Amino acid sequence: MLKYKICVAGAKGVGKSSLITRYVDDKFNEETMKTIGVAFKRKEIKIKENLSIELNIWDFGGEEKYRLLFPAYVNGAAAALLLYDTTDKSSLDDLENWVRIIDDNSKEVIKITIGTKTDLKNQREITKADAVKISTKFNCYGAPIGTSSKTGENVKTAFQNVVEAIIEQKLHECKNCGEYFSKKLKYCNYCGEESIISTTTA
Ligand SMILES: Nc1nc2c(ncn2[C@@H]2O[C@H](COP(=O)(O)OP(=O)(O)OP(=O)(O)O)[C@@H](O)[C@H]2O)c(=O)[nH]1
Ligand SMILES: [Mg+2]
Repeated sequence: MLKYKICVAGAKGVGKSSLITRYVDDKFNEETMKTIGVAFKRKEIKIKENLSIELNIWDFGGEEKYRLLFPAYVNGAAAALLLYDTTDKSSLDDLENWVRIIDDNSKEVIKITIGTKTDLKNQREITKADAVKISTKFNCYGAPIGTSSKTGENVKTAFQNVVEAIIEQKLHECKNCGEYFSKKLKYCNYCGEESIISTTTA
């Protein structure tokens, strides 16, 4: 089983813990406890017969005082989810601080922007165009996706996008045996065949 570390970042109250809880446990609470420090959940995803991935999802408390924990955890992460609350303009501006920490620590982390609370349509403060602009500026993977942990809208799609990005950027499909192996390896660790697509290695 291939295991990947995912870090979930964003300002306090944007809905980081709610998104993870909806995805992993399919539950939602109107009242949540703020995350103290760092929390952790695990999710296994079967992609196809010979490919399963385990996501180890690290959930950070959004309060300023916990940010000093982030650099240590983001090291070695496959992806960082950058969450903004679609009803709070300042949460999109705050992503810059998280991105700086990520980029200062690792060039290999795939960054993905995710909007939250799309069910609160009347309170919306961030347009799709605003989010796309930020996403492009920070060199994020794909287009930002709007989600609602309350209704469940797009939550699975958002994580499918994460898995797709990981497969595309981190893995090779061996032309000899069909297994997936890390792009960092020169040879398939299942059959030993030399990586044929090494010229496109990320
Ligand atoms: N209407 C609505 N409310 C949401 C949604 N997601 C989260 N919330 C609410 O927003 C509040 C904060 O959610 P959390 O998931 O605790 O936010 P967080 O980003 O983990 O917060 P910290 O741990 O303090 O950084 C809670 O009252 C949630 O019920 C959503 O999709 N829709
Ligand atoms: Mg939280």
